Amino acid sequence: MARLNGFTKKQIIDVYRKMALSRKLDDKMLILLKQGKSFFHIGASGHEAAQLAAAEMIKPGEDWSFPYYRDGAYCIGLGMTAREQLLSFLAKAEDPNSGGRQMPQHYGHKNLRVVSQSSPTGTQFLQAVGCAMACKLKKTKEVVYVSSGEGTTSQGDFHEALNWASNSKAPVIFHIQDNEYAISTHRSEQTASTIYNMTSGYGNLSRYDVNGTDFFETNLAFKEAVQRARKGKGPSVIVSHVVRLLPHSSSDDQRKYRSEKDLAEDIKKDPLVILESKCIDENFIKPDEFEKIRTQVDKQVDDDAEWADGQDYPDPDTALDHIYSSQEVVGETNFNSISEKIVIVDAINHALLEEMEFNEKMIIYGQDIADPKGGVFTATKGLSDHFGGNRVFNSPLAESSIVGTAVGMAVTGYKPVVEIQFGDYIWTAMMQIRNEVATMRYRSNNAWTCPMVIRVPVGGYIHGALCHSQSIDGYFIHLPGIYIAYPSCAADAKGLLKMACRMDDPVIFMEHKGLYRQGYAATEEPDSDYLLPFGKGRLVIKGDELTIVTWGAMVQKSMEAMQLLDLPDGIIDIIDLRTLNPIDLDLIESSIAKTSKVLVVHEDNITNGPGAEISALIADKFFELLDGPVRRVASKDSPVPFNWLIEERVLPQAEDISNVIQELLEY
Ligand SMILES: Cc1ncc(C[n+]2csc(CCOP(=O)(O)OP(=O)(O)O)c2C)c(N)n1
Ligand SMILES: [Mg+2]
Repeated sequence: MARLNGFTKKQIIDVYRKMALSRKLDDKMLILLKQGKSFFHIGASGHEAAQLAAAEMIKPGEDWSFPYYRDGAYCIGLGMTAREQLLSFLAKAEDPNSGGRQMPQHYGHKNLRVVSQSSPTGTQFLQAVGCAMACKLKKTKEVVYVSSGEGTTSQGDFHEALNWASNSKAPVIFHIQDNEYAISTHRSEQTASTIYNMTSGYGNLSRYDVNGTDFFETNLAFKEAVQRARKGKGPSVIVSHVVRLLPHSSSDDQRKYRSEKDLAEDIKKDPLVILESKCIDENFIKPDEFEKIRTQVDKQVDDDAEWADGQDYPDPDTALDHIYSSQEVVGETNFNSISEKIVIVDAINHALLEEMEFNEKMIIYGQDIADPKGGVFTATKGLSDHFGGNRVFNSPLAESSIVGTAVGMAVTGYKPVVEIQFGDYIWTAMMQIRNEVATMRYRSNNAWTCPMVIRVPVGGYIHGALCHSQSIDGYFIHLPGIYIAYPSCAADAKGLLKMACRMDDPVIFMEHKGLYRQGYAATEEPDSDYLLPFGKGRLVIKGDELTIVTWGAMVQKSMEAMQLLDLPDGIIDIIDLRTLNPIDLDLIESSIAKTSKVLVVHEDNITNGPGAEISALIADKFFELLDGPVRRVASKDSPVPFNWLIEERVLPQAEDISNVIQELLEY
């Protein structure tokens, strides 16, 4: 059979049809936008050849894709239909990408293994690497596709991803579609040389620089890169030079920053015309055959748009669905003690060991967590020796990498339980946590989830100064989509961590560094069946006159405050919340119903701290039960200094608490 560059006529017509379909969808969506039927569009026009060259090599439903917003033609190439893209554009309920929750062109398709994409540029790279690591663990020949524009290669996540992918020989193909512009910023303002040159120096990384308007040339690069990845030889980066035939998005006008000449030059490089000309010049396909395809596609898209327009919008009553899983909450199991006393850090270690045995898909990693060190606080000691380096390993020194790769692992069904070495350094992972981890389920309308546990030592009182003392609960309590545990004793730590490892949603598991080895936080150790459900506080001490709502290291500080006042039992209820999302409001209510007075004590600083929210909830819901003002004791609004005399002034002390207890008791 006659072939052109190895492709049959039927194959090329198929590719051309998809290119034309993607192009027509761009045109049609811009018309619909003008008609007020949607509010945003970002097009693939000019990128079609490169994207279809890639899609040809990726097996839908088997390989994994993390495409970016301009990858409309790639998704068509994988098998996403025009109707599906139009449902997304028009924000309809049946849109498989997000059910109308995300802006258009945020692709996600469970059956095609297109993992739901959020909006930040560059977060997808690390997720793709984590996904590729999971493919390696499963010992499959699956490969992972991830893409972005050239501007996005300035993001740190891109370089972190290249670093980890090349070091672990992950089967991932990085496709950088270089259209020379990131909105209005030219590549020359972005990068000193070229993206191709910039990616040199990473071991095991194959690199390609291709004319992305030429389907055949780009496809050849993908063929090689994919073969290489399937053989376990490692990642590749393919930089395809393309043209952006539309403005950045429907909100942009590129005539404001690009010359007419520049725009005219791009039109000459239209990949559809290039493919047509090549086939016509080689007498392989006739002009009228292309013409016929375009006419068919035009009609199909017009019909599909009409159909999509007639579909239902999401029911407003579903707006709050799928922020969390609907997994049934298990009750607290029996407490069967297996030892007299265990400190928190050892309870955590045992919980991890037991859960690794319970779930073979659980994976542990983080900085310095492998043996012989076993973590800077020894929480993971013995685990890599016991379970091997495939399941327990050191990560590179990069927090965004830790959380980003965990997303990619989790979407494949693994359960990453990762450690951020200090809460003070979680901030470089914040984009991944806030815009990726916390929203995966919601933004994909429950199609994709990334349950994981992020263990993170927090808190002060250890002379750790500004960057080893931080409390981070105030930030995360604000974040829907993530559960938060913050135990104050060993038994709770074990029960909550084991529970977290079995939950369907992401959990931030806060561990107070100062409590790790404290005698007063040590308890009997519950056995391996012990699970503590989230959202159930613990009444530490019972009394009738004042409720203290607290958690973490402040539980003990509140007890000390009582001792300072020589208060007998029976005066104060101390509630240890144990989890900050959810908060046990029932327990708070039943206590205030008895005491009529409440004090919230926390270690995070006072302004906009967790106590602000808890106090507001109490004022809102239980005002009628109150017989005094809702008071708070917390850290001062200050960094935590190293010198212990000034450190003491900043962090809440027992005396600060006892002063307010007295005031409230006398109120
Ligand atoms: C983290 C982040 N910063 C900024 C933006 C806004 N933004 C969206 S796309 C874009 C330009 C991306 O350019 P490039 O990577 O070259 O891709 P192209 O759009 O040209 O295909 C910017 C600045 C964003 N979405 N995420
Ligand atoms: Mg660009």
